[in-house]
Amino acid sequence: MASQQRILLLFLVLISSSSRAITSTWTQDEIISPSKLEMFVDELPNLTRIQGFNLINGTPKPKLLNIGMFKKKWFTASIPGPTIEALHGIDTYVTWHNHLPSKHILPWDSTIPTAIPSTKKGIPTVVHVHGAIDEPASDGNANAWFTARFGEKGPTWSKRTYHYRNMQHPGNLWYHDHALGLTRVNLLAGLIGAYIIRDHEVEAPLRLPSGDEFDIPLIVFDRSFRKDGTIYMNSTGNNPSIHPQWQPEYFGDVIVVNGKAWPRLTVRRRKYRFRIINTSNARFIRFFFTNGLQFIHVASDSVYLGEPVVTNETLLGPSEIADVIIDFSESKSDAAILANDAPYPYPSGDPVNDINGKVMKFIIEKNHEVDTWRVPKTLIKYPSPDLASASQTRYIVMYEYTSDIDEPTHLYINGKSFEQPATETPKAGTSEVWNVINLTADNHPLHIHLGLFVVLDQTKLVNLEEFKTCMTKLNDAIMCHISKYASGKKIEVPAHEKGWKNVYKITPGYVTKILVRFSYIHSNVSYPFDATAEPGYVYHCHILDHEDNAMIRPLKLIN
Ligand SMILES: *[C@@H]1O[C@H](CO)[C@@H](O)[C@H](O)[C@H]1NC(C)=O
Ligand SMILES: *[C@@H]1O[C@H](CO)[C@@H](O)[C@H](O)[C@H]1NC(C)=O
Ligand SMILES: *[C@@H]1O[C@H](CO)[C@@H](O)[C@H](O)[C@H]1NC(C)=O
Ligand SMILES: *[C@@H]1O[C@H](CO)[C@@H](O)[C@H](O)[C@H]1NC(C)=O
Ligand SMILES: *[C@@H]1O[C@H](CO)[C@@H](O)[C@H](O)[C@H]1NC(C)=O
Ligand SMILES: CC(=O)N[C@H]1CO[C@H](CO)[C@@H](O)[C@@H]1O
Ligand SMILES: [Cu+2]
Repeated sequence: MASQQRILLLFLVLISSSSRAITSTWTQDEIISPSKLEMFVDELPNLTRIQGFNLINGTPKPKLLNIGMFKKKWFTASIPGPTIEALHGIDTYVTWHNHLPSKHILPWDSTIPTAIPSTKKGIPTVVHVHGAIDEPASDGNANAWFTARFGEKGPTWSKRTYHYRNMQHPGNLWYHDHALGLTRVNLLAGLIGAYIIRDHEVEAPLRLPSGDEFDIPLIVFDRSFRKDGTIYMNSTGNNPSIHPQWQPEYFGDVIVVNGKAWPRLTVRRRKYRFRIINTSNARFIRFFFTNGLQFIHVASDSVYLGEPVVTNETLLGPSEIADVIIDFSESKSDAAILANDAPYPYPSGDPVNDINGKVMKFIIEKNHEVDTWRVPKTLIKYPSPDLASASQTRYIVMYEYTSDIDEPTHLYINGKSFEQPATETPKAGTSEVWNVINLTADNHPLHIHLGLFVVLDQTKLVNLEEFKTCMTKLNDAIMCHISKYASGKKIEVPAHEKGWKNVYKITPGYVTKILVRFSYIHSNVSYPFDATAEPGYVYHCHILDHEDNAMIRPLKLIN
C-alpha cells in the first residue's frame, strides 16, 4: 500500500440537463416530460478511470485509494463514479469516505427494515463490489453502514479500509451502496461505478478491442427528473397506510448512459468493446440496434464465455452486464440507435414508447479503416459445472405479500425476513444446487454474493395455483411435492448466458435450477481469506426496491 489518491465519487443531486430543453412550459413541481428533451445532443462522457495498482519500476504493486461520497450538482461531479481498473492478483485497498449531509436528497421509508442513525442525522452508506470474491468484512454487509466521518456505524461495521484481492478471473464488476433499506434510494442518487479486473497474460492474446478509445463501459439507468433538474422519486407509497413511501418498483422516463440522457457517440468503422451495466432499479432493457447491427457477446456478468455468441438483441435485468463487441464496419448506415423494447415491469407490464425505447445513438464515420482488433473463435474456457460434486440441494422460494387493496407490501425469500438466522450455510470450497422458485408475477434477478453459478435449467411449474396454495401454508417445497409440479416445459438458457454468472433473471412460475460454486472457478486453490468470518454474506433480488423490503437473506459460509 504505497501511495494514496483522493478521488471524488459523486452523490448526484442535479441532472446535467444534458439534453437540451425544447420548450419551457412546465409548472412548478412537475416532472419533466421526456418528450420535451431533445435526444442525442450530448456526447457520451468519458468516465474517469483510476488504476487500482501502482506501477513501481514497471512492476504492479498494491494500492490504497480514498474514494469519497459527496453531495454535488451533477455537472460538478461525475456520475457514475470513477471506473476502478484493477489487475488480477494485485490487491486494491479502498477507504470509502462518507461526506454526505444529514438529510437525504430523496424520500425514503423508515417502516421497512432500514439503517437509521440514532441521531436521525446522516445518510448511512456501505459499499459492495458486485461480483467480487472477497472476505466478509470487505463485502459491504447491509448492516456495516456508516455515516459522515464514520460518525455512526451499523451493528456489523468492522473497518474503514476494504481489501479487494482481485484474485479472481478477469471480468466486469461494479460498486454500489448496499445500506439496509436505503439501497434503492442511494443508487438512484448516484452511488455507483464500474470496477474492472484485468489479466493481461490471459486477455492480451485474445486481441479484443482495448484501450480507452475502444473498450468503453456503458452504465445505463432510468430516472425521472423535475423541472428544476432534481431527481424525482414518488414520496407516496402504494400502501401509504402501511409504508408511507415504499413502492415495489421504480421506473424513470429518461434513459441515462454514463450520466447523460440519451447521449451520442461518434465511432470509427471498426470493432469496439462495450461493457454494458444495467444499474436501473427495476427496469429491464432489451437492447437491439435499429440498423440491424449485432452483439457479439464475449462475457456474461463477470466471466468470459468459452466462445463468442452473436445475437441481434440482448435482455439485461437490473445489475446484469453484457460484455459485447460491436463491429461498426458492418453497418450499412452512418448512424445506429441502440434501442430498448422490454415491457416494464418485465415481462408482463406496459410496452415501451418512442421515448423510453431509445438508449443512445452511434454516429459512424464514413471511412473504412484497417481494424487490428479481432474476435477470436475461442475465448476463455472455465471448467463446466460438475453436478455430481454438489454437496447440497436447496429450495429458494420467492414470495410476494399483498395488502387488502391487493398492492404489494413486502417480498421475502423462503418466507423469512433478513433478520432471521441464516438458513443457507454452504461449506466453503463446495458447490450446491439451488432450485429457485418464483411464486410472484415478476421476474426477479437473483444475485448471490461470493458464489458464481451456472443456470442448469428452467422448468415450468404445472398446476401452479395448487402448488402455491400448499407453499403458502407449509413453506416447504419438498413437503409440497415440488417434483410433481416441476414437470412443465423447459425454457432454454440463452447461449450467451450459459457461462458462470452472478445474477440471473428468475422467470415467474418456473423453477430455475442453478449450480453455485463457493470457490474460484479458474483454479482449485481455496479462498485466501476466511469466508466463514462474520458478518457473512447475503443473497438477494437485484430489483432494488424488492431488496430493500426485504428480498434479501444472509448467506453464512461454514468450514
Ligand atoms: C472522450 O475522449 C476522446 C478521446 O479519447 C475525445 O475525442 C472525446 O471528445 C471525449 N469525449 C468527451 C465527451 O469529452
Ligand atoms: C405516486 O404514487 C401514488 C401511490 O401509488 C400514486 O397515487 C401517484 O399517482 C404517484 N404520483 C406520480 C406523480 O406518479
Ligand atoms: C436494467 O435493469 C432494469 C431492472 O433492473 C430493467 O428494467 C432495465 O430494462 C434494464 N435495462 C437494460 C438496458 O438492460
Ligand atoms: C432477432 O432475430 C430473431 C430471429 O432470428 C427475430 O425473431 C427477432 O425479431 C430479431 N430481433 C430483432 C430486434 O431484430
Ligand atoms: C479442480 O479439481 C477437479 C477434481 O480434482 C478437476 O477435475 C479440475 O480440473 C480442477 N480444476 C482446475 C481449474 O484445476
Ligand atoms: C410470467 C409468469 O409465469 N409469472 C408467474 C410467476 O409466478 C406467479 C405465481 O406463481 C404466477 O402467478 C405468475 O403468472
Ligand atoms: Cu425481486
